[in-house]
Amino acid sequence: ATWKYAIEESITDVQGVYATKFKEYIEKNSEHKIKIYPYGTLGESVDVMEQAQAGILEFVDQSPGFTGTLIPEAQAFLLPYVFPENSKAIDNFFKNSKAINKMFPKLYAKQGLELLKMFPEGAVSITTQEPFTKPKDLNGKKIRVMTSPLLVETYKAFGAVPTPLAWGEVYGSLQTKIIDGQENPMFWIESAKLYEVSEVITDIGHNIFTTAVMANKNFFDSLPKKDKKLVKQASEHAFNYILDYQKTIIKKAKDKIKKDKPSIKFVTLSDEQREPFRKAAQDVYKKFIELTGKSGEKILNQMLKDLEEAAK
Ligand code: 6CS
Repeated sequence: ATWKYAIEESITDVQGVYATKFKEYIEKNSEHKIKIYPYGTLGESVDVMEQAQAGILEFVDQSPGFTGTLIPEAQAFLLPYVFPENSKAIDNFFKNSKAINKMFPKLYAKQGLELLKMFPEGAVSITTQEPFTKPKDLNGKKIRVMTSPLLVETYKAFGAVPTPLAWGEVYGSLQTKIIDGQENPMFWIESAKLYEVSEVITDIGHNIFTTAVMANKNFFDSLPKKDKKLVKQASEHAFNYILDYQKTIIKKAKDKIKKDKPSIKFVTLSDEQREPFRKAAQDVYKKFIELTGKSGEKILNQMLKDLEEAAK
C-alpha cells in the first residue's frame, strides 16, 4: 500500500529530511510505499492533523506549538528555559525520556494518534525589527507565535504582545508590518527567508523547537506485527540520522543569511541579560499547571527528571 505522510515544512527542511529517511527505510525493507506531502499541499498544520486523526493520512508531523490546542500537556516542550543549551544532553533527553516514550503516547492515543517520535529542530531565535535586551524593550511589540496558548503566555510574560498565527500568514504579516517579529529555529529563518523581512535575530536561549511524528492509531493498530516493527525501526533510523544532521545546519543557515543580507544583526543575550526573561518564565510554569492540571504537572515533573538524567 501507499502510506500518506504530511509534514509542516518543505522536503529539504528538518521534518522533510526526517520523513525522507523514514520513507527510504520503509521502501527498502518492505513492499510499502510512502508519499510525503510537504507544507502547503494539504493545508495548514491544523488541517493535516485533522486529516491524520480522520485516517485520511497515515502519518503526520505536527509540532507542540500547534498540538497544544489539542493536547495541552504537549505544551511542556514550549516552556521557556525548560531545556539546557548543551546539545548532548538534549540528544540524550530525546532518546531516553520516559515522559516522551511512556507518558506522552497515552495522551496522543486519546486523540486517535500513535506517537512515534519526538525530536528537536534546533534552538529557537527571535527575529525583530529593532534590537532588544530586556522585556521592557518588547513592550508593544507584536510577536507572532504558533497557535498553542502557552506561547501567548510566554510572550506576555516577556513583555511583548503575542500574536498567534498559522504559518501561512507569517511572511506577509512581517512584510506589511502587521507584526514586528516572530520566533523560530535558525534553519527555518533561513529557508523560509524570514530574514528578508527582519533586521535583528536574537538568541535568549529560551527554547529548543520540538516536533512530533505520529501515525493514525486505528491504522497503526491494524498493522500486522512485522509492519508495526518496520514502522518503529524506520522511526529509529530517521531519528538517529536527524540528530546528527542538525548539528551542521545552524552554522550553514547563519552564514547564508549573513551573505544574503549583510546588514542583519545577530545578538546573543548574556546570562545576566537573560535573567529577567528567566524570571518572567516562572509565571509561565504556573500558567502551564493552570492549563493542564494534575496530568500536566505529573508529565512535567517526569520531563524535568528525564532532563536531569540526560545532563549527567
Ligand atoms: O513557525 C512555524 O509555524 C513553523 N516552524 C517550523 C520550524 N516548522 C513548522 C512550523 O509550521
